[in-house]
Amino acid sequence: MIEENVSLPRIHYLNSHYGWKSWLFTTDHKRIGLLYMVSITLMFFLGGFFALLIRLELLTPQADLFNADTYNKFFTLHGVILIFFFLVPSIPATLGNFLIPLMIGAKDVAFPKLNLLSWYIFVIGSLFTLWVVAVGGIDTGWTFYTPYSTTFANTHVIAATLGVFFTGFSSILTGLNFIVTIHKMRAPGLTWFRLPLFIWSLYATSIIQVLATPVLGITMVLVAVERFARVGIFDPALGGDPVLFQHMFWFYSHPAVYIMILPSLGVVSELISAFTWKRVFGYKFVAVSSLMIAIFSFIVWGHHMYVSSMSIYAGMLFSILSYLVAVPSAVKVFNWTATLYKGSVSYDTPMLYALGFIGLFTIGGLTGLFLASMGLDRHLHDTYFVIAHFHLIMVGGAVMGYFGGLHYWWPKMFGRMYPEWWGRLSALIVFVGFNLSFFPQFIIGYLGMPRRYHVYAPEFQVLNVMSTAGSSILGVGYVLPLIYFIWSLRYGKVAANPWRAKGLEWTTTSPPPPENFFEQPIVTEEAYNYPVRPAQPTRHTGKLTGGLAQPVGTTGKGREAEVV
Ligand code: HEM
Ligand SMILES: [Cu+2]
Repeated sequence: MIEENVSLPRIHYLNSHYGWKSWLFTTDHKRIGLLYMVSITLMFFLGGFFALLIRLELLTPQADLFNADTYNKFFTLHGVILIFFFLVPSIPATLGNFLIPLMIGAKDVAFPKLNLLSWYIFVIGSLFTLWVVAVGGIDTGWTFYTPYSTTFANTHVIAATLGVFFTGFSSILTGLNFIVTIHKMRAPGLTWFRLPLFIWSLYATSIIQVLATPVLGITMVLVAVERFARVGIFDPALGGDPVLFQHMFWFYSHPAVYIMILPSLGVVSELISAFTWKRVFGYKFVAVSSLMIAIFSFIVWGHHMYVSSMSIYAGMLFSILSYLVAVPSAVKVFNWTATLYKGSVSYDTPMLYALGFIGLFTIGGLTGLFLASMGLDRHLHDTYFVIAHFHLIMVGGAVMGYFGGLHYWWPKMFGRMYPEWWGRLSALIVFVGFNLSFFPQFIIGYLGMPRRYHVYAPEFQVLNVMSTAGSSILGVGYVLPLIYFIWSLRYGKVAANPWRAKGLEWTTTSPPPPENFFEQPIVTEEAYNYPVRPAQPTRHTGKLTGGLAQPVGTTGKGREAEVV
């Protein structure tokens, strides 16, 4: 433990009001962040449970446990729950809600009541989906491809699409709230290029949420209407066009994959800076690259449809544009690496997650380039290669970023530390389990095993067994934090800023008071004004004493940190 002699503040946002009403009617962004955290954690483990069932069935080439229909339902529920009800809201709705006002020196978000409404809408959407789970499931795949979803599927498509439709509103309202908050409520002196990179990434994410989500909402309603009233939008038998659905779906869902990954990129920038005690190399490039990613994300959706009768010229255009997305992503990876170079890195749990993130995100992104090339995609489309690609980015990347952020800001949220040794152990288990789960899938996919099948050719068994073994390890890695986080709420060592990190959020008490700051912070320097080296490098051994964060801008020390 790093800090000594710290005590919890007498009044903070957790104990300022008591009783369930004070939570369900709260407009405090910090409490709403926690409400989201509880909800998405439930969804995370529910979706994870279906993953476990999928991997169990795939342990052997035959159908031992489930028939095809049941299997289809399991992978659909797995995808729908984890994409729409966990990954999309994960970082923005929990860490974003909790941290944006703290990091920009504001009392709350711009529209606190709208913020609470977003959570209720999210809960309603989740209830639709839970209802679908209870009454027998849905088997269309998380992509709801037509005409299967509109015409042939004999499952609860309408309820599931309505669930997604509802949660879409929650996403839009959160994005809107964040955009206005970041524009209007920054503390005096906090100019755009003094903002933490996490704020930049959430700003870019919010733009996607506001602009892309309506398209998904409309698409989901059209599927429901088509199914219910047979109007002939997507069903070719009625004069509709199923490829239209794919365009509309991916016009949201490609940008949406960046809703899932951009916030993590922001978290990782914060972590790299905090655990190397340096300003992120090329701050402005990293900041602007988030916006570039957001913009590019809108114009590459066609790379999901190379094999859906798209003209070769359209395909070429989408292919070139897809390659361009790699540029701003690579800017981030290069600049993080440059930040690490000659930094005095401390390998605490959040940093382990951040380093894992960089490796997996890079591999995930590079395999995206394979898929974006039209010739290779013809071979790899709808195989396990695609599954491996997006799990590397969305689980290896986005979820790792979320876990890294959760560990980093946990003492900020609750004023207590999780047990560091267990944290590192779980980060290690997650990393090993993850790679064992998904790396073999690149090979099976390349060899030709299609996705979404519950029986397969016997020659794929060895790699599938590896994958299933890996996912059980991964499961352990995810359950551990659940246990020790809950444990730490009561028994964790009291801590205010164990990392001696910079940033406005660390200048107030941990946990923060209901109004965030006792007086309006004024910013005179950019984020991350770390001195060149930590004063007491014994941080690695964890035996350091003292050392609270310097409030940003209250000292001239650390200007030299800009010379990176
Ligand atoms: C940065 C984060 C990224 C995320 C979160 C992501 C996520 C995904 C997801 C979820 C899918 C599968 C969709 C499905 O169920 O069919 C997918 C497929 C695909 N991704 Fe990515 N991806 C990312 C980066 C990239 C990059 C940089 C490229 C190209 C330069 C790329 C190219 C592709 C292509 C072409 C496919 C479709 C493959 C096929 O269906 O044959 N991705 N990605
Ligand atoms: Cu895409």
